[in-house]
Amino acid sequence: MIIKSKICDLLDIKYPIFQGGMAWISESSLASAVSNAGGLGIISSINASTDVIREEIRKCKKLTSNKYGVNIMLMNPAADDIAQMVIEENVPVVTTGAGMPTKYIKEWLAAGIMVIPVVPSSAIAQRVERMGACAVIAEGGESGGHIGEMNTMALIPQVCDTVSIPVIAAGGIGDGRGFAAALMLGAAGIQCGTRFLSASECMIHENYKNKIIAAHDTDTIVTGKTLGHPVRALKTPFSRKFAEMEKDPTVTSEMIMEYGTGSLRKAVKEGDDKMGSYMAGQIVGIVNKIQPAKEIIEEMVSEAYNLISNTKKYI
Ligand code: TUI
Repeated sequence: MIIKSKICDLLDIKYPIFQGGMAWISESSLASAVSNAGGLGIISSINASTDVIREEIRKCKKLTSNKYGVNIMLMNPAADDIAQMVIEENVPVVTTGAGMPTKYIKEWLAAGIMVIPVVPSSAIAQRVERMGACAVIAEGGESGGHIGEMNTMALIPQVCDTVSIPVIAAGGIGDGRGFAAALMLGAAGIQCGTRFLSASECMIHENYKNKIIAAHDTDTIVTGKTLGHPVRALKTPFSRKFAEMEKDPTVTSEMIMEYGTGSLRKAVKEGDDKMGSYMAGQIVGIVNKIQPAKEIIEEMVSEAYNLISNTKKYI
């Protein structure tokens, strides 16, 4: 069974499925497993020094001969260094998040890198298309981590109407039903983060995996709106306290930021029950077991294939 689209030809991948570049989480083990299974594995560049990320990229190249990508979070103070390093390492695909890639895109394109920014709106999609992006990842607010205002269901068709480049749908997609729905909305593929948190090759702390497997649909919360950086994560003592601090007029932004510093690392590396920020998307309730990335991808493809094959029953 195969599902393919124009993004498969453009990137030379088997299935139009990207694994999100999750801060502190997506490293060579997960990214190479996804790429070996026919998707696009993506390494996050936010969790360590530029040289450590360089090593992760080299490990990934050893573990797969398939295409992979690196995500650059543009609010990262080290973004300038990482932007240069991906050129030196001949990284084939760069995805960007949390800002505009204006400063770097010309140099990346000149180096032959395919640039695929994450966008939260059709206006931003249009701007990055003009700059030379080869596709966009339109991410709805159902996603985990740093999010925009729009939801996936409304965002995807409007971005598809605005740009001519392929649109990858992200946010709230975790199985073949979401995959098929995204294609119906006009997307050329999907990006999943939360679903891959339960992959055997995903090296997060055991507590993180257990919390993901136990969580239900309403178990996430968005904090950080008052700071201008909304973030979706599991409801935990940390995120509830964060939300309370945001409502308290005696608590300053500086105090809130200090409280949040290092919280994602504490979840991913230490499984800290009290002070960890367990970022996850609203689809977390369907993530119920640990399984290899290959099985996750094949399950999504066969489920979407069966659903799409049966659409005739509606007409
Ligand atoms: O970047 C993400 N998700 C992330 S980054 C991250 S790391 C982090 N750690 C601690 C606190 C906060 C963040 C965790 N999750 N997704 C991609 C994304 N990009 N979502 C929204 C956007 C975005 C927003 C505005 C992209 C472009 C944009 O442009 C506006 C402008 O004019 O700059």
